[in-house]
Amino acid sequence: MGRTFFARHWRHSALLIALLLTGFGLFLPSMRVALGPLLPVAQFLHTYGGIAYGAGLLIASLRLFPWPPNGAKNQHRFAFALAAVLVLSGLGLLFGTGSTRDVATLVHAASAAGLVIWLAVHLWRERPRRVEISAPGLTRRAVLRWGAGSLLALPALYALPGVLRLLGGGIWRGGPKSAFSEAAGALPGFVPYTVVGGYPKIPRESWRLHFSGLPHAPANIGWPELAAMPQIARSIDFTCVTGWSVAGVVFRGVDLLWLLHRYGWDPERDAWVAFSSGDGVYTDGLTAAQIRQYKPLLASEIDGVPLPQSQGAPVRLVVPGMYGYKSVKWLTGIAAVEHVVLGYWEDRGYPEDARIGTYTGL
Ligand SMILES: Nc1nc2c(c(=O)[nH]1)N[C@H]1C(S)=C(S)[C@@H](COP(=O)(O)O)O[C@H]1N2
Ligand SMILES: [Mo]
Repeated sequence: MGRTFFARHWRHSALLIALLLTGFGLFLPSMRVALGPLLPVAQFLHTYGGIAYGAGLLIASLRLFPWPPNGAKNQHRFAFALAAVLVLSGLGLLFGTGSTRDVATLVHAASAAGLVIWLAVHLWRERPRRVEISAPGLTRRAVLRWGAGSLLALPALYALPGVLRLLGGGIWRGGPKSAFSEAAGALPGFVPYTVVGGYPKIPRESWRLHFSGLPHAPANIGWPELAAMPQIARSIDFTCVTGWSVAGVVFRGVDLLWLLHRYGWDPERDAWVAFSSGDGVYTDGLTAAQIRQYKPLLASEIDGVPLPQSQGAPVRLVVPGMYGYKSVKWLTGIAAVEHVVLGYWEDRGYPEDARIGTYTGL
């Protein structure tokens, strides 16, 4: 049975390398930008490949019972434990929000590093040997069997976020209203997120919108100046990447592109526009191409009424056709810049190209 170490390990190695590479692609902002339209593909492969492989490994590990296993199997315990932590933290990344995601990111990265170190040690210790008995649970047949099983499970896993969304409701207008949204004064169907644990209260009279990188813009303007600009209205389906959506919402405000042009924006030099929030934390950015394609608004009205405080009053960005996280609330800063700008959620794993429908990772 003397299969070489390589013959027994190449499938694991190939899968792990694929997971590592896609993982880096999702983790490092620079890689995410470089991946561009391939990002959702990497996201899909990493998420579902990782779940399938991790589940397969964990099932295979059952053959090591009763624990603690002895002899050569012993060191595999660590790998299986790390795989379990990776799968769990991965699920935390998939389904969690806010600080759950922060913790999950840390644990996921740490356990991935741990697994890589374990592998290096394992390779170092085992390489010269030819093993006479095939490893338990990792025979060719077992690998094929759980590989095929995982493949069959993929469509089900793929559908899971959609099913959860349906169960959670909210994909139709005015779907199950959460007491939370209403208490926060938001319109029905909306979930008024904030990352600062409260909603900034910015009266129109004291609101300022600050500019930088726009040659003809004043340092800042107030409500009367903005209100005097031409206003347009757009009806959109407002869609959050976590699964809820509100159909046919009318936002009214100033066309961002109009304002940028009026203030002398040079997209050849400053191909990125960064937005900041009066909450002092939330940010996002758009490329010149995205601004031309999606025609964002500096919105001050929603469905004919002034924006509620929890939904970004007095002025928020609205990017039709992109997920809600691009639509910075309590907008107080616009800066034209030369370099890449990643937003609050993009720094935490959401794709930089937020076109609705491109993100399958929930
Ligand atoms: N300043 C700020 N803007 C923000 C957010 C936030 O937490 N803070 N959340 C974003 C996300 S993820 C979504 S889905 C929408 C939610 O908009 P709503 O409050 O109108 O429901 O706002 C976006 N803009
Ligand atoms: Mo969102």
